[in-house]
Amino acid sequence: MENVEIAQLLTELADLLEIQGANPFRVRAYRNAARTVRDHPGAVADLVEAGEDLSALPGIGKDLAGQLATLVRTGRLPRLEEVAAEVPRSLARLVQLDGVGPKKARKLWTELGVTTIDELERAIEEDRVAALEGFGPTSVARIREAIEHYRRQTGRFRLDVAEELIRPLVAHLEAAPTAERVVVAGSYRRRRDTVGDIDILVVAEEGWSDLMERFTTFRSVERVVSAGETRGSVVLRSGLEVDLRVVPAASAGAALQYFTGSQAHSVALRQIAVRQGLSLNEWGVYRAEDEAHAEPLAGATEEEVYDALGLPWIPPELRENRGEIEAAREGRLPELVALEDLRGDLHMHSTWSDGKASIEEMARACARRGYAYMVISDHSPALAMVGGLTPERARQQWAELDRVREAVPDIRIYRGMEVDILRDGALDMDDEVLAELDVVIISVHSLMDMDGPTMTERVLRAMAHPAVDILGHPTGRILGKREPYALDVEAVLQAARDLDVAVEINANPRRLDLNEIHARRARELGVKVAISTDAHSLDGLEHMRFGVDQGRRGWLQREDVLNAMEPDDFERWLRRRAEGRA
Ligand code: DGT
Ligand code: CA
Ligand code: CA
Ligand code: ZN
Repeated sequence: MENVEIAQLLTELADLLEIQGANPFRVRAYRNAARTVRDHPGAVADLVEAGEDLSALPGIGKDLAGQLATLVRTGRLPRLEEVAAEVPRSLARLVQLDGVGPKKARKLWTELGVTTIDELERAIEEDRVAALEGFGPTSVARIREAIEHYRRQTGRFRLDVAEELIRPLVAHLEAAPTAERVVVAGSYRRRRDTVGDIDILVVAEEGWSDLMERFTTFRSVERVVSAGETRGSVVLRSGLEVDLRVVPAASAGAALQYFTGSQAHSVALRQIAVRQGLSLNEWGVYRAEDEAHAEPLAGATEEEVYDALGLPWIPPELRENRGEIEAAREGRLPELVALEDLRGDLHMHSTWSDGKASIEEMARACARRGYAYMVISDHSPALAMVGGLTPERARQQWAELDRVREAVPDIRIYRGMEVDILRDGALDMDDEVLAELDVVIISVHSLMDMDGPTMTERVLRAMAHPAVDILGHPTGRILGKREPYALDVEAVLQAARDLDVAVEINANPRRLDLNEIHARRARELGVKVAISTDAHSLDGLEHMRFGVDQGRRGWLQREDVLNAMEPDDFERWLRRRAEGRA
């Protein structure tokens, strides 16, 4: 069992207990345990198998340790089964909809008998939900949108979740004696924000049936869909589907190209092949007249496949048939930004608001990552429930920043704040404080269901404030959970250009906001893009690579990215308005 799977079950149990109205401390205990297991660096299952005492882990007592051991050994969590006998398990799925917490789920269940998303949809159509106390039209509209979003996303997995789920399988295949190379292709290799399924390619000259068996009998496989000589397909317990292809080295490049896709990109490539009297398939590039039996002209590497078609190699992130083939042909492929290009992280929280680590801990972690600079950007007071900073506390924080600057001298630490954009577009902080901040990020965190024109107005007005540097998570989407706000992104990006405000790619794999299409448009308009983690913990800082992946999908080059600037250039950028006025 993988850590993510265990964590999912514990979270489900916590949700069901909460819906049942169980003791909040018990609920919290399961939630904490879920987090501990999810964040544990090694497989918790291995600890159990090694006979180690799990109660040594943070937040896991004797009782929970026993339950986890049972879960790992038997695949069953008796406590979950007990609760599920009283509270339908499908209610745990309801809770994952934006706008439906455990309390609302309980109400829907006990008062309307709603236990599934279908039933909830029907109850909304029949106006039974709006009639419930504590729901109201706004909240019903939000739930309806969440259901639509769920329907669209169904079956897709977030990239980071997919990574966690397949890492052990990939390692298992790599350990096979005849496997020369194991590559994950498909949308995963193209670094899409979500993946429909996983496509694994194994390069091997022999032992194919052993490889196939190794694949279909892997411990987290729930069901084998098919298993032929060179192709197999399974469903993991998590519900994630995995396709496997085994290919010989001579065809590895062609197969990798084919299974990386996208289909639209590959179709366009095949048309190019045909025009040159060639044919392209998953085994190689051939002269059109002698396909089947002939030796391919190319096939062992992707480079030689593209080369045979008269093209330079195209990075997987660009392979969506959105102009990359034309750009390749004309020698104007972008030189994509890379993780190593980033010199700082511009958005993170500390214990001063809802972060889990102190400023000093965050600073040390950023310095360890090799950053030259960083911005501490805790929330403003509108987010009262997370301890948003009042002007007074902001000033206290600056004193703390001075202290940390001395303690951690090898990184430049800037005063920042993630300032809420209020209902009317005003900023949730005094102008005097704003003027003393080095970096002002503005974000929408409330009233997210405004209509498009009103929301756009609101954001445009906020951006026009002269203290503003970066628009944070501009569309507010949460993958699998919340649709973007109704927002005219084009108008926002044009305003960003006119006002010299940067826009964020929030690197948190739940958000990845802006998406790649909007990031690309920002680049076209000459708007700087900040790729920032919005970390709320030390681990959160690790998300940077997901943001970079999306930036690459958006054709961003180093010079498009605000935090790829050298420290002095970045400081000059921060002073851009002052200098303009001088
Ligand atoms: P996903 O799984 O929905 O996130 O997206 P992909 O791109 O991974 O799509 P998938 O898993 O159906 O197929 C993986 C790759 O295999 C795809 O990117 C291109 C290739 N492929 C699959 N089916 C076809 C097909 O019918 N024609 C062509 N040309 N290529 C295909
Ligand atoms: Ca796929
Ligand atoms: Ca597939
Ligand atoms: Zn935020």
